[in-house]
Amino acid sequence: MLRPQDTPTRERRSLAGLWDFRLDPTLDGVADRWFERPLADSRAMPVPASYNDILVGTEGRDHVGDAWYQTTTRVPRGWAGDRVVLRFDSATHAATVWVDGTEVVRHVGGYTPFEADVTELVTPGEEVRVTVVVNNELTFQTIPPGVVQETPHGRRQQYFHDFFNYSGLARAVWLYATPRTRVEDVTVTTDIRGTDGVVGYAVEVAGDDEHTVEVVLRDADGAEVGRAEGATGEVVVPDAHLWAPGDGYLHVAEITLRCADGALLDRYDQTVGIRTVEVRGTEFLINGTPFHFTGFGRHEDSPVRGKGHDDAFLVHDMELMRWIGANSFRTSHYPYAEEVYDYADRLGLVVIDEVAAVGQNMGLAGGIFGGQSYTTFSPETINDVSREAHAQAIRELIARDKNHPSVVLWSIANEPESDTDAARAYFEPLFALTRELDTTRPVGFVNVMLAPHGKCQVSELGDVLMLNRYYGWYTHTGDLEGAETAWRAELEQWAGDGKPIIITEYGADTVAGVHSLTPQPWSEEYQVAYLEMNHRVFDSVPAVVGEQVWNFADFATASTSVFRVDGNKKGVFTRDRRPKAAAHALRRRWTRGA
Ligand code: GCB
Repeated sequence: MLRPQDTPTRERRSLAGLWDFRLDPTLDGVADRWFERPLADSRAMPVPASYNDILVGTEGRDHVGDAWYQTTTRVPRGWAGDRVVLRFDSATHAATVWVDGTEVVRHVGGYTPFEADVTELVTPGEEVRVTVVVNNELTFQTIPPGVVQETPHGRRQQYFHDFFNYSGLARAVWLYATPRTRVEDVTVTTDIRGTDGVVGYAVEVAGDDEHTVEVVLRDADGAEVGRAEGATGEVVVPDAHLWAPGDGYLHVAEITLRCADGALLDRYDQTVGIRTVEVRGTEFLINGTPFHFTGFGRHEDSPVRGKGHDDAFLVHDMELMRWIGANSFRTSHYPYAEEVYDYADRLGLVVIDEVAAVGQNMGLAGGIFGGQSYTTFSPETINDVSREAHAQAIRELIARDKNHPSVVLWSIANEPESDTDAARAYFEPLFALTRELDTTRPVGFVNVMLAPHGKCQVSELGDVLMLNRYYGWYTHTGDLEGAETAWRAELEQWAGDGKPIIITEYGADTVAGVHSLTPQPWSEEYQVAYLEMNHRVFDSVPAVVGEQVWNFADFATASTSVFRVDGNKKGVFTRDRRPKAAAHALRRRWTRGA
């Protein structure tokens, strides 16, 4: 799905700002038709932001159910004759949208965009009222899963993942205009032949006008380096400046639709990073060169705004990534805002792009998170309907992110149950689907400690092995020597599989300011010693091609746990982005030789 943009034929209006807002825990609004009139008893709510921590008290923080948003906007006069579209970059986790009382779209899935053609409902120059109801309930049929429990004190949301269930409109909302005959989608693929860069493209056009398609490829200075005609084609760039880790060099494909008489119909500009990705033996190659991932599993998480996208945090976080010498991150555990990928493209940062399938593991949920235990995969829990939701989440992820050079690997789940026949049966078709949707990138999933080598039945379906391991934290706590022996033994077994191994999580909770002369878990010294132990293990196993620490920064988790103190403290930076001692230790390792 194309991002809205401003070009000679297209225009956007951001609907960011203060919307009218009202919580609806008893789900009355739809039946009472709140969408037909100005929202009564409303208060202000910023968009984009998660609503939970904006409000004071448990009412917003622990809200389960619907939340209503409403705004009015004036459709620009100049859009007469255009197609007008209303687009939400996300609504967590499900939404229904009305324009002046007419329902225009429903969407399920909290981290991918959706839109509605509202041309027939709006008049350029006039105001429209936009009403959205966002539901934040998680069930066994949603991605990620959860259970809503009825208690004497109201409904409570239980979930099986370790980050707070931030909800609402956390990303941009747009009203935008395109011509009626328009570029509907574009897919670019890139290759390298000798010193030539090869850009393949496929343009999908919608609308009734007869048209021709022209693609002009420009370099970063705007100079034309090649062109092609037709809806599909190839542009060869001699001596191409490639996109590479640390060198986010971007070309731009200017896609132009023209009528038979040559008049301009539509223009869409697609950035292109010319690069290749390949898994060969135990190597992960970018442009034919072995790549070693350094960096983090991250979260979209900051004080007050929750998962609300914020350009200040985006740029600051990436400055910290550069300072520390990180070359990559995983979008643990859901697709991030599109601004993040655009910026990673520009910086030459490498991204492992993950779908929001996290918490599909009742062994882990029961063992670590406590509470009632369930069977992970069963007709009553995660079933065929869930798998279709998972498949749809993968489709929407790839449709959105397929053209980002920064994205080099799809992660189709984090730490699901993977040591049972049921898990294998569940995942096989999802791997096949991902490969069918994108033939150019490797696919994997993130394996959990409970399914070690020899027990995991899903890992062999992936092109790479992604392992989350907490030797020295959840096992061998405080015993780094024992941890080192056990960890190396397990890792050597995985290395025997002949695939590249990325350690997608290793980390230790650390309260900034706690110090100790002995290896005390929770102290800054222990986090440093823990990371150094891990690095000794990684450096002794050549198949390890990546190390991503859990986590970039401390982050919010569910309010209902006895083993989290004000959130997860495995950050190398605090939640307000101050460095712990580990940040300096990582910087020394990751900037060696730079
Ligand atoms: C994991 C999960 C991550 C948790 C982390 C932890 O394995 O993938 O979501 O936050 O462990 O800190 O326990």
